[in-house]
This record gives sequence, C-alpha cells and structure tokens, in this order.
Amino acid sequence: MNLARKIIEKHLVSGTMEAGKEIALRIDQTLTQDATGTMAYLQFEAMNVPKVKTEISVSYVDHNTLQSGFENADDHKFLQTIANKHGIIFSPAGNGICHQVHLERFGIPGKTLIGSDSHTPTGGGIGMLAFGAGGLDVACAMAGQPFYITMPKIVKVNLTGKLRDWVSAKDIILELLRLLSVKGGRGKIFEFAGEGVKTLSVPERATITNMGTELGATTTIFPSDEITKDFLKRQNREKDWTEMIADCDAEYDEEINIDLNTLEPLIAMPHSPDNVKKVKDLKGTKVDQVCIGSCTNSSYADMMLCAETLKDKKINKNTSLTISPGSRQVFSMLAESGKLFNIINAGARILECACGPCIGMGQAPKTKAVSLRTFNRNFEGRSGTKDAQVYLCSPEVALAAALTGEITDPTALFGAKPKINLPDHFYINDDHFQKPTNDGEIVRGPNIKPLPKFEPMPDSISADVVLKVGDNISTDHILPAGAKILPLRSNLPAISEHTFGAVDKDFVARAKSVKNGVIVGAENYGQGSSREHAALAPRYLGIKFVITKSFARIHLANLINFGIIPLTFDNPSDYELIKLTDKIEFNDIKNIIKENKDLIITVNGKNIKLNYSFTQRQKDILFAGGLLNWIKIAGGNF
Ligand code: MIC
Ligand code: SF4
Repeated sequence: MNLARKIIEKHLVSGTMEAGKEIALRIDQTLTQDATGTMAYLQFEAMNVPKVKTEISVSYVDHNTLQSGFENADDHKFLQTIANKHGIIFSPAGNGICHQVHLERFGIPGKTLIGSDSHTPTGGGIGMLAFGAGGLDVACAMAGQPFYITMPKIVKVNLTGKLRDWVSAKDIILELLRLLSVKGGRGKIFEFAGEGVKTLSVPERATITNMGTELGATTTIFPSDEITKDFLKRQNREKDWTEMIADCDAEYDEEINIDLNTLEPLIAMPHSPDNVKKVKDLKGTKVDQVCIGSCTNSSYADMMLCAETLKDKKINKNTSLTISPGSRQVFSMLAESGKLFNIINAGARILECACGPCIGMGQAPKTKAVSLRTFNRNFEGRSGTKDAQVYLCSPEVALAAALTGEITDPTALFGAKPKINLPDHFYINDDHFQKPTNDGEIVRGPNIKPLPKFEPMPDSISADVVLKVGDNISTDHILPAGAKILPLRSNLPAISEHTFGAVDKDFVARAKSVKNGVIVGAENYGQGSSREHAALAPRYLGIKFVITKSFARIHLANLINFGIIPLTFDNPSDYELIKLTDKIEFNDIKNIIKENKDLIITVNGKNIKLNYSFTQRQKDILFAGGLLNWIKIAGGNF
C-alpha cells in the first residue's frame, strides 16, 4: 500500500477507498488562522460543543496583523477568549505563520490535520495527511465530526538525482505546475518517493507540499523518514516521530518522474502559478520589489540563505527587499546567530513573522511594478496593486534579483552555495502559546457580527444570471483579501459589499436587485484559498446556483456548506448559450435532486443539461439551506 492510503485506511470512518467515492476521515488535529478563524469559531459555538474533541486544535493569528483600525484587534481578542473557553491552543500575533509554526511545534507524522487555510497540506512535509478546508468543516472536526472528501487518486512523484547549487525545492514544485497546471492536481494526492526524497530536508519538503495546493491537489505528502526524525529531534520532539513510508511494492494510480539533476531555476510569470518559465529566459527584466517569506519559503534555512548571500553586499537601489521570517522560532534563531545583521545591513526591510505582503497586508507594489516573491500565489491584484506584475520564485532567484535589480539566474551569478548548518537544537520557547483553561468570558468587539440565517431550499427556484466569468476564477476574484477588506471577515454584511469587486463593480447591486441569483463560470471555478466567505457572501447576496464547467475542491465543499447548488454543464460548450441577465426556471429542483433525475434547463429557447453528483449527506445539507441549518435539524446529532 502507498503511504496516503495507509493513513486514510487508519482514519476511515465510512466509505471505501475507491477513487471518486466519498469517504469520511477521523481528524486528529485542526488549525485555524485569524482571517477564517472568527467565522469558524462562531460556527463551532453554534454547535454547542463545550470543548474540542480533537487531539490538538490550534488557533493562529498571522494574517490580519496590520491594525489600522479596531477591527483586527477585536478579532484577535475574540479568538483568544473563545480558544481559552473551548480547549484550543492560542498562538498570538508574532508567533508566526500557522503552517510554519504547526510544522515546528505541533505536527505529527501519520496524523490527520485539517485547517481553515488552503495551504494546510504543508504538514505533508513531515508525513501528515493534511487538508485545507472551509471554516465550517474545521468547526465540525473540532466538534468530533469526520471530514468528508472524495477519495482521490494517488500519484507517485518519483524523484531521482540531486538538486544543483542554487536550484531549490521551489523549482521542483514550479516544475510540477509547469507540467500539470493549476487544475492538474484536482482529485489527486501527490505522494513523493524515490531516491531524491532523501536529499531534501523537512523545510524543503514543506515548500513543496505547501504549494501542492496550487496544483489543485487534495493534498501532498512526503514519507516520514530519518530526515523527519532528525527535524523533530532538533525541535525536541523526537517522541512524536514514527516512520511512515509506502510499502516497497506499493501501487499508485499514476506516476510522474522528476530528475532533480536536470532542473534549473524556474519562475512563475503573472498572473498564475502555472505560468512557469526558465529564469534564464527572462534574464534582464527590471525588478522593482522582492519579497522573501510566506508559508512557502520562510524557514530557518531560507532565512540563513538570505543572511549568508547578502553578507557584505548592498541591494540594488531601485529594488526594495522585504524579508519576513516564518516564525518566532526562526526569527529568534536568526537574531541569536548574529546574522540578522547581514540582512539589515544589506538594505532589506524586516517585516514581522506573518503573511504580510502575500495577502496584500501591506507592501502593495508601485504602479505596474515587477515584484518577485517567494510566495505561492500571484493572482492579479492579490498584492494590493491591480496592475502589478507578480512573479513567484525561490529565495535563491529572489536574492539574485534584489542584488542586481533584474531577473538573474543565480547559478550564473553566484559561486558555490553557502552551506547552511542547522543547529543541533532549534530555539524552543513554547511560553508564547496560550494553553486553554476552559473558562472565562468570550469578548466580542463591535467587529464581530452574528452569523446570518439562511432559508431551506424551496421546491422550485426562479433565478437570474447575475454574473458570467471565465476559467480559473480564484476566491481572490470572488472575495478579495488585502489590508482594506480582510478586517471585515467577521462582518458578513460589510464584506459582502466587496464580492467580485475587482471583476465587476456592478455585481453586488445586480445581485441585490433580483431575488435569486445564478453565477456562470468556466473551468476550475473557485481555485485558490479556502475562504468560505467566497461562498457565504454570494449566498448572503441571494446567489442560489453556480453553474460551471468544473469546480475546485474546497470551494465546491464551501458552496454546499452554505446551501448554494453547484452544477456543471453536461456539454461544456453550452457555457456559450447562457448570457448575463438570462432568467432560468429551476422547476421542481428539490425533487429532481432528491431523486437523481436529469436536470434540464431552458435558456433562450435551448435546452441545457446540467450535471450534479451529491451524496445523501450533501443533499440533506442543500435541502436544509446549509450545513449549520442541517446540524440544527439533526438536533446536534450530525
Ligand atoms: C490565502 O493564501 O489566500 C489565504 C489568505 O491564506 C487563504 C485563507 C483566507 O482567505 O483567509 C487560504 O489560502 O485559504
Ligand atoms: Fe499566509 Fe500567504 Fe500562506 Fe496564505 S499563502 S497562509 S496568506 S503566507
């Protein structure tokens, strides 16, 4: 058996491990972050479960750390107090980015983890089976409920050889994105194997599993081996290690081979992580901004590479360089080593240990800037500047650009790569995690608004097409993040006003002007983040259906959780037949779905067949008008 199936089998609550079928998994650990966490905890509260039922649940504050008004600070206090009350470990702002910190201090090989953040698969770097999910699914897991997914195919990624100097783990995942595209991983788990695995450290593995999310993968996993053991030992957690490896005759559904010897530095061009080119082919492009950090590349090794490479050097005067260490541990060790000096002295700007520029929380680039980032997403406008050209690359490529002011192949610029020696023991100070005492008052500032109530599904629905969009619409398009909008995450009426803001500024008014709305999308609708607000806000604005050629996994689950009916075109070319403002009658829709009958709509005199495939559980949720309603109907016994 392969490793992914072994962990699934051990956690299987219901279903069979047959690709394409729904399975339910027992969840050992959960994590939330502040931008999705407030909603997740309001939902957990509505379930009336006094204490979380997981082995470990951690609430991190890492996204909304810019406090330009009271809102984010209100949310942080709410998160701190609700965590204390319900048995959740609280990691305050300054401790670092959830995925980096979880890997360092809480992740355990062979365990299952779900997090209300799409990059939760980072945990796969130490052999966890870790999934991104909507906040409501995480709330259910905290309440002891299983996590439902479609059993994925397991793809073996066979690594051979060894990376050359200045070529890095980031280039491995960029190569996969080049080969497979942002939708190539849907319905799949990528499991890494082969001799090349042994050449990669845990932080390097975690860079890859982190960005497996950009493939649209269900998750991504590395074995837990001697290298994992060594990492956990340095974290003073050797007792958490177990060997987790595939059997030598393991079978896989698919296989991909990557020869690490032949890889070269790669870069993803605007505005998609799969728009990958060779760095040398873009040589000479002027660079205005370089940002190093994010949950993809902010480990101790990444930071020490910056410190060693920037030693006694000055960055180019036309290029701004920001560096964000991933965690308080990494930052402390960088400071303690004395090498932080090299970074400061080279002209870099040090940011706090948080998501920061990755999510547009500050450092929006200048008009039409070229910005090179070691992050994982470069969707248009995500940086905070609509016309910025954001490229994704390794710290190696980022450093070469910061020093020369242009895209430069690091293999041609630098000599031998500095050797980064890891200390035998990482600096450990767990005092900054707040252990719950299961009491105290929950503090709700004015930014925390109660959850909305949604109606159950009626028998028939007459609806209007209020938006038509193309391929690969991300949740950043649906509900943008950034310093101005993120503080409204706990206030649905206010945040809804920004829905599709950058795509169509009239969308909100149009949606409000009709009773029931339909959104028409194309391929891979809802890719990117796990933010359930991208389903909640449309539902709040009256959207009842999203019809597409295909959906991204987490967003599809979020739509169902909030009672929006996701449908796909039986014939993708029928997408052309529907236009904005068309009226669509969904007669007897409830009964049709109940009895799995064909769903045919008539638009502009033409019949269009729509597909759906809901389990009984999903049908019940949709009929109830969403998962929270269904839980109430089921009397908490869900
Ligand atoms: C992201 O990288 O887009 C985020 C911000 O971390 C999101 C979560 C969110 O929108 O709060 C994610 O990846 O799930
Ligand atoms: Fe934070 Fe960016 Fe990672 Fe999302 S992708 S968790 S915003 S660092």
